[in-house]
Amino acid sequence: MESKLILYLTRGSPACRSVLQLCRILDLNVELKNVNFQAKEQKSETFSKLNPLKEVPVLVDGDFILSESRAILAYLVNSKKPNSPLYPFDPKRRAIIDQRLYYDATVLFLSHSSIVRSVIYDGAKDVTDQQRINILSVLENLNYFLSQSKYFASNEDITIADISILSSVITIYECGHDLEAFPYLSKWFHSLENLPGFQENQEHTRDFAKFFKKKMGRAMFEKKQKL
Ligand SMILES: N[C@@H](CCC(=O)N[C@@H](CS)C(=O)NCC(=O)O)C(=O)O
Repeated sequence: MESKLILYLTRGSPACRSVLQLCRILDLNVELKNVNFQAKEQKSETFSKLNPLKEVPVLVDGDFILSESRAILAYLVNSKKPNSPLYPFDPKRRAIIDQRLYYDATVLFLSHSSIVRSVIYDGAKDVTDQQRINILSVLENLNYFLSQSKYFASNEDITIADISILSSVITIYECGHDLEAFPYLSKWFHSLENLPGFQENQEHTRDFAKFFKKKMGRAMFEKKQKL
């Protein structure tokens, strides 16, 4: 018998929302356990046993415990729907997906999470020019990738690269940044609206954007950013 999946998450987190959305796409039976950041539950002894890095998301599949959202995305496809177009075995197709995922983990995610962290943890009341430049630069790069193929790693198939990147892009967008200047990115973003779990992802992001606005005193981005 298959063990029940448990996902520890906080719904404001893009890393958690991408895993949640993949669970919806794969139609997995998953129990969601909210980790309350207001109560600092991620730092508790109990949670630290699951992830000594004290971060969400964490997936529990029977006696197997895994953190890092992109590793979880890959594990879920490999174990629940092996060789799906979401993460195919073919080495070259997979390598392109991995390339996009590494870009996401090391550049894209940091471009907005650095703003979130400076506002929530350090009390910043503004986005610095460098932070704005970083966001514009990643949006340009994403737009470039999508000028080469319809989805991030394929012309035909949505892959886990799209699902991971979507959670970052939806965060930047719902926090007020226009996508108008990035036509390929904007088209790709709206083409995913009917994907299972999109609305849920969007609702949680909107809740996060409201929470963030309260903390910062205004939205992260004003429409039509000018440097
Ligand atoms: N690279 C990790 C990043 C996870 C991460 O940064 N999680 C944040 C929420 S978005 C977190 O748990 N932060 C702990 C804290 O702020 O105390 C992943 O993709 O899973």
